[in-house]
Amino acid sequence: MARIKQEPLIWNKEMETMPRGDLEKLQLQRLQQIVELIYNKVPFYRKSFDEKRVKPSDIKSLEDITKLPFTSKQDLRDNYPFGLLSVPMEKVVRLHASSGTTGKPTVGPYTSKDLDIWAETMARVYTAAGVTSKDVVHNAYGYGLFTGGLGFHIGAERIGAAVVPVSSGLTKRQVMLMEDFGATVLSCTPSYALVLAETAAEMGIDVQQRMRVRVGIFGAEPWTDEMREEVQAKMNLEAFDIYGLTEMGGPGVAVECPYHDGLHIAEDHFLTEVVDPDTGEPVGEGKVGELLFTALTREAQPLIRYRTRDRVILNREKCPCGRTVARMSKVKGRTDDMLIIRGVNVFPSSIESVLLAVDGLEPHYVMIIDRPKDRLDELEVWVEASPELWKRGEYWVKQTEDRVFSDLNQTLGITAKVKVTEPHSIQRSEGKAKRIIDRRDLTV
Ligand code: DLL
Repeated sequence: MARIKQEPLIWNKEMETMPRGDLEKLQLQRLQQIVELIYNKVPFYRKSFDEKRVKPSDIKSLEDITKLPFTSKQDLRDNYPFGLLSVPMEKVVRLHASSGTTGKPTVGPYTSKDLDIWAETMARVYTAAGVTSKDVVHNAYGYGLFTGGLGFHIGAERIGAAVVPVSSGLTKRQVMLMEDFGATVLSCTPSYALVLAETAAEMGIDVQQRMRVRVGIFGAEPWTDEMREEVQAKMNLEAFDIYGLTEMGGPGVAVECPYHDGLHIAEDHFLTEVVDPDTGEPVGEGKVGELLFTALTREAQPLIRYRTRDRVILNREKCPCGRTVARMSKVKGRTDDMLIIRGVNVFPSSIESVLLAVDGLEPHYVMIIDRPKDRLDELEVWVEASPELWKRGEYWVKQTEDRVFSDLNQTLGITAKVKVTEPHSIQRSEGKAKRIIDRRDLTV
């Protein structure tokens, strides 16, 4: 539920509340410029345009974008590290990269103009969450190659808030600093917010009494509305979802406003499409599909029709907050993280929703997927008991396991082995949580 106490704040009224017709005109103009630029400067794009027999001059309307080729993660890998740069290296002033689970990272290069736009989009993020120059931002996103730390940093500086560049780790010290410095805003992954809450409790600190934090800006990993409830209750704050990716310059692509009804996309910078992941054809408004972005203003590495693999629903209706830019739903999973358990398709986020609705469980869980020889995939879900449940003993723990088993079965139609584990038995994360352990050997 939105808790709107005052008129929602907007950083850049001109851009964020522009009539859609004007916004689309601006987008088309920027699209035409960027397409011309990459065709002339990036050999990879020239080749892929030529293969599709499309020229920059063919882009006469926004719909014409569907004539252009996609850009995929594989294209970034093939051109690693700097093959997609559209400026000489002397114009690049910063290089970020995403860690990636396997192989080479994804590179995010910036010119000084790119950094300026990043500060602008992050200023919009903070403002949408009601953060102003009066706030103290405890920034616990990792600083370094990851875009989280420095992205939140640059935006806090732009709005004139006091930023505490604490980065991740040393959690007890973080709790102390949050209290001592009177942090009013917490930025970190939702899973790390839970760790901070848990650590504060272990240190005997009553967050409500001793901390001033009122806003959380959480993202960089999937999290459900059930997880939002948990974090809000434990940290005594209002949680805002923020989305971004290294390929589009990091956090700041989209953020919630106080209505919490979708994430507002900075559409003057990121042209957005939602397509069927199998056919690549646009899906209608209100339908789930894969999110694609075209970077309309990035200088160093403007990617077009970049396939994020994130699944969302798009909504172009005006929001009661006044913004006219499109909203994306919370990320509903990735096209590549769908589990097929005995023939039933399921996304990890649906499992999270089921787990967090059961009393006596903590929001710490992992899913283990296995494929025993010549058999169908099996899913095991481990989830932590609350200290109260654990104290009540084995019988109640078993009852809870049975309850989760039947809820998973009835709500999602899957059969999973469920293990309710001792408090603190599941590894905590300081950044993006790793919740899926895949033991399948997919090569056999
Ligand atoms: O995670 C950028 C970021 C930093 C976003 C801080 C928000 C806050 P990457 O490491 O490149 O960049 O990972 C991008 O993370 O494609 C999504 O799958 C996932 N992701 C990011 N934000 C959200 C979110 C940063 N709010 C990938 N909800 C994206 C769900 C998210 N998934």
